[in-house]
Formats: sequence, C-alpha cells, structure tokens
Amino acid sequence: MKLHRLRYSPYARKVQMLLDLARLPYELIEVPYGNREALARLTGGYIYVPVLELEDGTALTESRKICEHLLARPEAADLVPSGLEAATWAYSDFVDGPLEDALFRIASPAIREGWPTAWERALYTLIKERRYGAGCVDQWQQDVEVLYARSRELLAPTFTTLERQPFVLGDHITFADVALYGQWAMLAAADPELLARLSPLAVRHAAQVEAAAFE
Ligand SMILES: N[C@@H](CCC(=O)N[C@@H](CS)C(=O)NCC(=O)O)C(=O)O
Repeated sequence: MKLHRLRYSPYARKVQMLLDLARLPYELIEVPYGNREALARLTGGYIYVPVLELEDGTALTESRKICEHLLARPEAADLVPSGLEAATWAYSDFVDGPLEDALFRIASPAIREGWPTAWERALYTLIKERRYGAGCVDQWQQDVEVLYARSRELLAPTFTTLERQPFVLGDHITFADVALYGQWAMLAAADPELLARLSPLAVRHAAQVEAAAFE
C-alpha cells in the first residue's frame, strides 16, 4: 500500500498510525503542498490527503472510509474492541469534527510558516481565507489563547480520563487513541511547543501511542 500524506494532516497521521499499529506494510508518499499533479492523476481529481493506494491500485479517499477499510482487516480488528464500537467511533467522530475545528486553528500559523516557498504559503493562506474569511490565519495567531481555552474545554473529559488510565477507553489502545493521536501529530508537526503548551497529558498520550506502535 502507499499512503499519500501531508506531514501536518491529522487525518493522514491517523491513517498512518493505524497502519503502524496494525503492522501493515506501506510506503509513505509526501505530497508536495504546491504540486499535487501525481495525486490528481491517481485519484481522478481529488487533491486532499490522505489517499491510500491499495495493493490492486485502488485509491481510497476520506480518512473515515480508509480507516473503516483497514479496521475490517484482521491485523487491525483489536483496535475496535467488541462492545466498544459505539464509544470508539463516536469518540473518533468527535475528534475529527469539533476537536479538529479548534486545534487546526492553533496549528495553522506555524504550518503556513513551515512551507518552504512563498507560493505554498500564499496557496495555504488562499485556501484558508476562501473558507474562513480574509486574514483568518493572522487572526488565529492573535487569538491563540482563546483557541487554547476552547480546546482545553473540549478536551477536559479526555484529560480527566488520561490522568487515571493510559488510553481513552481503558488500559488498551483503541482506534479512539489513534484518532486523537492524529491531532497531537498535527500540532507537533506544526511546532512541538504547541503540543507541550496544550497539556503534558497530551504529550504523554502521544508517547504512549507511539510506544504501542513502535516498541
Ligand atoms: N474529510 C477528509 C478531510 C481531508 C482534508 O481536509 N485534508 C486536508 C489536510 S488535513 C488537505 O488535504 N488539505 C489540503 C489543502 O489545504 O489544500 C478526510 O477525513 O480525509
């Protein structure tokens, strides 16, 4: 399989962590932000990430669909424990929806600064401004404390849980942790300080997920 990603994409990092935890072999393809020609040709015009290219050449898009596909494989089945399907998917949908909506704004200014060319920084700004209005990335930079407060509010029940147990749904890692890890990876890819500033519990949880995948 080939995983096409942007390093900062929380949805791509969720899929990548799922592949790692399931020990499924894959090749990582870094998509150049300003040149998505190969991706567009592969998918027939879809230029978001993640895209997972299967062994038979099929290009899967939309991270939820990709994860459903991978979780149906025996290597990943343990990540949605029997009886915890509702809790696991509901938590993952919360992470990909309301939580991402708060956290990506914290990450955006640093992500923009990280693009190597002026063209890519301008493209990133254009894409965000077309959706969120003129000057939005600069505004998020100014409002960062408010954005942290909103994120911590959303994460308060998660942090209460993670003070008592290593993973979101108990002592064992599940897909709920994988979804959350995607958000930590986004913040850390933008600037590792951003994750540490959010909470030491986020840093610890990220390390625990990585330990489960790589040790
Ligand atoms: N619902 C999609 C969202 C995909 C998405 O928004 N990807 C972003 C990165 S997080 C992207 O490719 N952005 C490219 C851009 O900003 O031009 C999924 O879950 O896969």
